[in-house]
Amino acid sequence: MQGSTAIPEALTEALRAARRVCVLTGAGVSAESGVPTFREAQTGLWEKYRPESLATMEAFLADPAFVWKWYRWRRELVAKSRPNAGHIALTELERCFDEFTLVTQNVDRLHRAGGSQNIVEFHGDLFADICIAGCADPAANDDEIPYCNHCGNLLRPGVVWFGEAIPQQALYRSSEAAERCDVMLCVGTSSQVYPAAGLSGLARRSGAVTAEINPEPTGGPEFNFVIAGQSGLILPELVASLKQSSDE
Ligand code: BV8
Repeated sequence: MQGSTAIPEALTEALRAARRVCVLTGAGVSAESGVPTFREAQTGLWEKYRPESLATMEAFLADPAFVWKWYRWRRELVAKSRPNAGHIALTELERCFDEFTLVTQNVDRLHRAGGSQNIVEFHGDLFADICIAGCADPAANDDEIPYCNHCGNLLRPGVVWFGEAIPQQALYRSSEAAERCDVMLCVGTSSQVYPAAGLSGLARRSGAVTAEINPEPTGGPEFNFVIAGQSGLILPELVASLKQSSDE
């Protein structure tokens, strides 16, 4: 019986033969959960701001109250959302391989909520409050401008801002997974933000089979397969075609 129409047979075969799989996700994977993508997210008060101009230490230090207002607006937006079929399919996919690493650029915790285990939160965690002086586990608070209860410095959202280095552990785990994997899937990302966007090329150069899943393919040259479609539809089909071929 022929596999799914959307999934190339050769990709299913590559996954069947794979021991190690790496998946990179972006904001598109959360779109079907009602979380607007990073570059579409700005509505209302935030409409006139590019996220890149708000998600920086400079913007934060210039007006901490304003940047906190943006992050609290995003937290409220995300808090109402639930994992979608794409998140759930990635959790099922993880169980099919000896080694599976899910590298996400998303800060919305939806992969955790969807049951994924081996997650690298490459750009941090929207819901974490961290002290800008690095104090361990400061008490969170809802003051307009929250300060650290240990040292009195500002608290900031636990995300990686533009111009900031990716946390060492996250960068190491992700690069290692991209270099070692047999197949890499790049799902729901415009592949515009580095160094995350460089992981698929690293995987390809290291000998992996690479595939992009996106309703608007990015045209990146590093992909062996390009599947134009929504992750909430394609990922469950991919899991079904993998399970079907292993049942045959
Ligand atoms: C750094 C947290 C250096 C904050 C974010 C080359 C090399 C290295 C760096 C750079 C470089 N060139 C430029 C840079 C600088 C910069 C950068 O990349 N800028 C871009 C704008 C050009 N990079 C950095 O600053 C990084 N740091 O390099 O530091 C350094 C080194 C040592 C010491 C000091 C410094 C840090 C970048 C991290 C920024 N933080 N997030 C927050 O959230 O507030 S990035 C942000 O963009 C989000 O995490 C987001 O996830 C990410 C990427 O966006 P996408 O996820 O792709 O979302 P987008 O909206 O763009 O696209 C959505 C896609 O989904 C679309 O393609 C759409 O078609 C698709 N889609 C829609 N619906 C669906 C769908 N797909 C599937 N299914 C659907 N239903």
